[in-house]
Amino acid sequence: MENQSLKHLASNLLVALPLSLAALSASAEQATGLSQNPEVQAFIAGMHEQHGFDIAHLTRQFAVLRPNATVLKAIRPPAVPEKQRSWERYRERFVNEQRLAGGLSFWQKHAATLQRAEAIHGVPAEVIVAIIGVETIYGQHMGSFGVLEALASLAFFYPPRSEFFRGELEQFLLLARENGISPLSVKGSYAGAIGIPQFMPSSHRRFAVDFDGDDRIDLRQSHADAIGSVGRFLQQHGWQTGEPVAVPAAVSGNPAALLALGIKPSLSVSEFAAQGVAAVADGDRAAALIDLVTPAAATEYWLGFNNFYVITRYNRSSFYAMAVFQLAEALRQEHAARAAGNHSPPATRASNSSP
Ligand SMILES: [Ca+2]
Repeated sequence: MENQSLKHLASNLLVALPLSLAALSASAEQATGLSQNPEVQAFIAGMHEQHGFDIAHLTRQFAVLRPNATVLKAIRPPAVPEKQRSWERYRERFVNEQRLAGGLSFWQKHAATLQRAEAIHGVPAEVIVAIIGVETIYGQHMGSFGVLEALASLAFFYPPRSEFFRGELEQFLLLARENGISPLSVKGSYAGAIGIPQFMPSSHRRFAVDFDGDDRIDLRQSHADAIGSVGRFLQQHGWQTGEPVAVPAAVSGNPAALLALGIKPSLSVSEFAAQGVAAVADGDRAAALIDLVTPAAATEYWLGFNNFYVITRYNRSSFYAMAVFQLAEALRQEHAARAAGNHSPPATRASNSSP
């Protein structure tokens, strides 16, 4: 009897204990930072065991962090479903005069570096310029969130993607240690993307290169390192030099089943043709059907090839890859036109400048 009531008391305590601990840690986070959170403590212990980080040192760094409400709001999927997003609005945001003009001067300023990246990594200058333009307007907007706090917020307070962001948090701490920088000093996007090309920490460690020869990789300050790293990222993800990116397509009938195949090329252009998708391209080339939807307008269809898919490895969205491709095309044409203009005979320039 006594035993039983003791057991009962014990089980009540066991139920009550986690609740009070949770309440305690929630208020403790506000008062003393994330280092009080049991999951953070377990993460820190793991960083010690796996990578030899000092527990007291990491605990002090997490102690100054709080769950960032802006980050946690920004990560949530948009209220508007994917299919109601507007390609037209998206394109206006990224393929515009500002990014074209900025890209042309970026290209001019870094012409030799871009040429070197093209020679080494096989990726055209205009594609590298376009990615940096879409990501940060050529380094102007690299994000103002503390990367450690952003990643910790997502790792421990956003359950749907906690595994992914715990991985990125681990990679970020390793990256900071390798580069001898304080993790608290790095700013980036709400999702923890860093620098001129907005690399996530795992991509930074795997794909970034020193491209200006100062023996360190600095994607925040060095445009050359950013250029070389974007080239290497695309190369490592399978960029095929000289191959096309995408072509417009005309669709007859309902393309739902073809769209359901996804954005990784899985049918040949001829196979698409047999199923009502017409495009001007090599019949043997593998492609994926891409739909660009704008509400209250006709959907735009394209066939995206391997290189289109490779761009989606940078950001897994057809809108993103198409914006990069179209900005790159506009940059390439304008760059060529200017180069042709510069090569016009001196007599023309003289006559232009004469009164
Ligand atoms: Ca460097």
